[in-house]
Amino acid sequence: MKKVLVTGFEPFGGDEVNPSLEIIKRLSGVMIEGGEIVTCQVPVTRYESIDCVLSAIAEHQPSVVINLGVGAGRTAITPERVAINIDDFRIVDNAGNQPIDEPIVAHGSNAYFSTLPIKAITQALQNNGIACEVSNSAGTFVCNHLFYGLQHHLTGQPIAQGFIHVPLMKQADERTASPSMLLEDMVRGIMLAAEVCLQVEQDIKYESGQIC
Ligand code: PCA
Repeated sequence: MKKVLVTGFEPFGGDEVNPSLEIIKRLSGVMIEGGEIVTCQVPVTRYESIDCVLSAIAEHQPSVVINLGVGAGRTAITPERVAINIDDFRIVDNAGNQPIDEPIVAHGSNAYFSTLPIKAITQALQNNGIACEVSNSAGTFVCNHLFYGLQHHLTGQPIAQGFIHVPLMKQADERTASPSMLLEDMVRGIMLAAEVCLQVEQDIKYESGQIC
């Protein structure tokens, strides 16, 4: 049976929760059309994050890896198009690292594209009433770091890999000033994304680019 590895980050920057971690807690072992979801909890730490997911890949042998992280301020679930070879941390990671303008991989490619079908995912989620948009920047913190580092290791292997940022989590009993989404909608959206990844070999094309 095919496996989709979905990873989620620990809280960081003084926050008590990270919605990406709450999502994977609910998806561990869930059967989806065409396969099973396995999960991995990832430290918000430079390099350790990559090693942690590489170990989970070695253990589970997934055909797809979807990494999740929170993007405060995001108004939708956002599959990322591209990872860049730069660490420029505005805050320290959970181990106190704060690299500024350092490459993730010395002399590595400047960038890697996601190998997930990001437009097919976006369309499927929208068709199911879940806000979703392609994002053209995963930032320069640990999410981009993990996305880039994994693609560097996985290039040439038959494993589709990419990153999806999710909004802050809406508490049913509380109003957040920042944009947010209900956890149950995010869980449903990521399950759907995992199914799309198992079903779609060639991403679809439609216009959804940005003019700055
Ligand atoms: N978001 C951060 C790192 C961990 C997370 O959930 C980021 O966007 O880089």
